[in-house]
Amino acid sequence: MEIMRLVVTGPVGAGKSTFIRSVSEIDVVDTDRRATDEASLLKPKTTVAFDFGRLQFSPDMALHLYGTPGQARFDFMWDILIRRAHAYMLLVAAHRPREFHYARRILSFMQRRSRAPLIIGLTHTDQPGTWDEENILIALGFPNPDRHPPIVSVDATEAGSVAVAIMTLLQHYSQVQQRNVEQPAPHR
Ligand SMILES: Nc1nc2c(ncn2[C@@H]2O[C@H](COP(=O)(O)OP(=O)(O)OP(=O)(O)O)[C@@H](O)[C@H]2O)c(=O)[nH]1
Ligand SMILES: [Mg+2]
Repeated sequence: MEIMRLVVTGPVGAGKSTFIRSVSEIDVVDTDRRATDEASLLKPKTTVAFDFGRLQFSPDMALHLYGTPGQARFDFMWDILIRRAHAYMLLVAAHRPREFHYARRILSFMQRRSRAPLIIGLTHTDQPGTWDEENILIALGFPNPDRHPPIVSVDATEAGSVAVAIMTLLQHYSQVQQRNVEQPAPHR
């Protein structure tokens, strides 16, 4: 059985734990605890270690889904999780522009530790004050419209929407794999 480890990361309240709960076929292992700091302004509980869910993708492939904490004080978990990821998704709440800078910091943390393919998932696009994709990409450090990771809108509360986002991530992963076979990286 092939196992693919997919990591879902992003700021507090982006919807990482909800995303995994929406599609996991097992009871999600979660480490959500009562929030006592600024996270409590957004919601009562926050992830302090990781979420773990599982999805049988095909008879011979299982997806292991890991959600990171959103808070940087748990960044030792970001490190542990990203190093073993086959691919990952940065979730960003599209209606909270004050968090885009922080999302960019998470991304650069991940990119310093992993070359795994990534996509961006925009949550909360049903909320007022949502920014459009182009401006969010600029805020995340991708000013060139022809050079950025794939970006999808996803409602983390909807299993169907989450499944589409996971398919997009898997497709991107296999395209990158294919490219690497055709153009192997030069030896250093
Ligand atoms: N309206 C709306 N709500 C959403 C959407 N996606 C997620 N949510 C809600 O946003 C909240 C996200 O909470 P969590 O899933 O705990 O967020 P998290 O990213 O795991 O947060 P931390 O673990 O604290 O970093 C939940 O109340 C979800 O129901 C969306 O697309 N639209
Ligand atoms: Mg969480």
